Amino acid sequence: MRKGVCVVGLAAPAMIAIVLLAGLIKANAQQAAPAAPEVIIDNFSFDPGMLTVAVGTTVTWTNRDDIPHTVVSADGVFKSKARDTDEKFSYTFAKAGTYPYYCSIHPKMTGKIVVH
Ligand SMILES: [Cu+2]
Repeated sequence: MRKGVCVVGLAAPAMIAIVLLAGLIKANAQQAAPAAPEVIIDNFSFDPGMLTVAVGTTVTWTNRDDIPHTVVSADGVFKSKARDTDEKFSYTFAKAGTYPYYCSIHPKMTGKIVVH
């Protein structure tokens, strides 16, 4: 009786560890599969101006300009702080839709992410 309890007591943490490990491996595989899409901010513009990605994709904006910019969703979905040269901002799009955005410092700078 006591031995049985002991085996169960060891088996449960082992099972949990295996499940967690499998989950980690799976998560890594999913992240590695699609190339991480990037929008480059340079010369007062977002490049590409329009980017189409699948649901669940993380988009990263990188400021290559020599002045700060922001990445702000027109619908309030995401909002970066001022990004200095070579600073990044990332957002994961969990829902399909069209996400227009702009730079709040230079509102004429606009871009769009289409998620489907
Ligand atoms: Cu700007």
